[in-house]
Amino acid sequence: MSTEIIRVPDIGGAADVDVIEISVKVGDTIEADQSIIVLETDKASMDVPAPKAGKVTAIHIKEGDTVSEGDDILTIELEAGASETAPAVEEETAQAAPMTTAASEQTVMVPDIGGAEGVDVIEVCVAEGDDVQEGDSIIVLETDKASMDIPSPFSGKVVKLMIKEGDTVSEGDEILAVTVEGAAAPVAEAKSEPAPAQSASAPIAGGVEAVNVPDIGGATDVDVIEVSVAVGDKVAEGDSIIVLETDKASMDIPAPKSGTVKSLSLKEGDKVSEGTLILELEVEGDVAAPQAPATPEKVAAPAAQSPATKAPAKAAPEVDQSAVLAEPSKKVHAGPAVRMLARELGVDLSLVRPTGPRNRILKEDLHAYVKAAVQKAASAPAAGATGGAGLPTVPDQDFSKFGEVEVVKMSKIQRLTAENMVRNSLVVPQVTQFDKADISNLEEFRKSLKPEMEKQGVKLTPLPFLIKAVAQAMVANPSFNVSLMSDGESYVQKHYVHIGIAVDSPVGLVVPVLRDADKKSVVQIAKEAGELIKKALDKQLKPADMQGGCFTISSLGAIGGTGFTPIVNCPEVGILGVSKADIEPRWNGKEFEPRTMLPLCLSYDHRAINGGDAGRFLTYLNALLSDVRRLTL
Ligand code: CAO
Repeated sequence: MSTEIIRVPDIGGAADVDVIEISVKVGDTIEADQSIIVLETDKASMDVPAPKAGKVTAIHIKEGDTVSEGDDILTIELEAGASETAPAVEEETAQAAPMTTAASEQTVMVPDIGGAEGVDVIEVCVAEGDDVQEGDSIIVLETDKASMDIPSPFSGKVVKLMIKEGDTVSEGDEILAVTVEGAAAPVAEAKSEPAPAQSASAPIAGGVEAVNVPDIGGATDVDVIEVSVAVGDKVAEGDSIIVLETDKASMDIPAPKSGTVKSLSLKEGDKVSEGTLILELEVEGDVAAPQAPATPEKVAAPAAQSPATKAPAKAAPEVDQSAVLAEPSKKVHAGPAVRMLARELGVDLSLVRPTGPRNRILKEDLHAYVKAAVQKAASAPAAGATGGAGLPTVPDQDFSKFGEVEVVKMSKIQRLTAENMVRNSLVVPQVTQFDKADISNLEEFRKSLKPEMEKQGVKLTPLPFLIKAVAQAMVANPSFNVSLMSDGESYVQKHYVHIGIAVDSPVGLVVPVLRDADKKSVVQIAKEAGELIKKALDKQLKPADMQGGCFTISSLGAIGGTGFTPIVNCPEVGILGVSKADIEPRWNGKEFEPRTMLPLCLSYDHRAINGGDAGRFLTYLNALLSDVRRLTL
């Protein structure tokens, strides 16, 4: 298997051309004709296709470099059986091939386009009569794999256009005739061609003309995606009156003349073909132009009739013919590869901020736009508890109609809690599992210790036992001690165990954090938890007291209830809801025994924890609480 260096082909004599994109990387297997780099001159951008299929083994240039014809681009390992002769690219030319037809006139033909045949002409960038500069883009072609600007091989005046948008072309097909600069006027036969018209129009009476759909490349039943004018509107010649969309492209249909819209025959969603009546136009300055033939066929303009054909030839085509724009009239500046990507992604290029030279939209701009849109969508729920971006709002009502009311301002903590709850319940796919722990022995032990602890100023409720048991369960089940990264690709595994305690304080729900609970005794935990709860009730908590939690315990045991579904306190991935313990009859194999049963409700982030892990965590926790001796292990 041998290698071959692919070099920059003939790029119309341009030197030091900017490499604006490297479309492949080392290790990629590429196909013949696949775009490998994108070059950009002052006037046009062009995709450089691979002349042969193979595997990329080295890339000799980088984005931002400048290159000229013959410079090395990359090395490929040729596929078995592929021709190993001199690089085909040397023979290729990305520039339109000139053919001399007369001393003053040149016919420009489709150059070597990598052997592709029947390639779609998606844009004609010049009109007859335009001045073009050497290197100006004259047409844009699009294959399945790439699109490319075809630049003019020389400067001059376009005297005849041989193709139109929607045509298909192959190497050697004639594109246009151009008189070279400083040469004589166009040849006679060019003058005999009818001047290109705008939309087909035919006089009706009293200066009113019917404006019909022009030649749209033979396409039929084409969707009208926008009607840009209304009855009574004044339009100038060239103004877009409707926008059509086929599978491959969208196109503005411009007014053939200036005038006032008398009637409209189309609406959005209609389907049209060449000759369909669009509207009636009261033409400015009396009657229809005498040269306008009565039949649409004779005056029908090629599909290339678009604002692009009216743009000065020196400018790159500015009107998007291929992307479906929200505002078809808004002009964007982008290369064909970017336009194709935008179509694939469904992005309206007019919304993308350009950062390229001369306000050109680069691929990175498109990527940045899509990334920002995705991030915006993902973060929308955090925008507010009521009516954040993307969230439906609950409309306010006049409750005073039903009885006496007052409007009370929420505290900052209440507002933040509301926002966090909305975010956490929307972002986290949560599951809650339930269990009951037999804490008869634990309660017996606790009650026996209580008076002694009280003497030390420590209140011994079930909570410190729960904190200790949860901390041990976290150590034994580390999948509960993680936080997910926002990139969706990684998580943080924590090697410390800090437990948050939900406290119902006078200012709202707060969650102070007890540190290193796995390393502390139940008594020590009881002391510290008591201090934190007191601080919370006295509104003395500092931000640092509420940071760094790995898992939260929300105990409503002193209040009541048999179970609830707590909401995960992000970025933690688990929360334990504890309800009121009660004495229940339990079958011991021989008889029913009265046992103190504690309801446990474990909610978890199903992105981080699967049901099996959660079941094991809860069973482990249950075992610790059911046999208090284990807490000392
Ligand atoms: N079952 C039965 N009795 C319980 C119990 C339970 N699960 N938990 C506590 N008790 C008892 C205590 O033992 C104590 O009784 P004794 O004095 O006779 O021993 C009594 O209830 C009062 O306890 P307490 O409320 O003073 O202390 P605590 O440790 O149980 O709770 C705290 C502290 C801060 C968790 C609690 O005051 C609190 O604020 N809970 C609300 C948390 C909350 O709002 N969660 C919802 C958040 S949204 O998910």
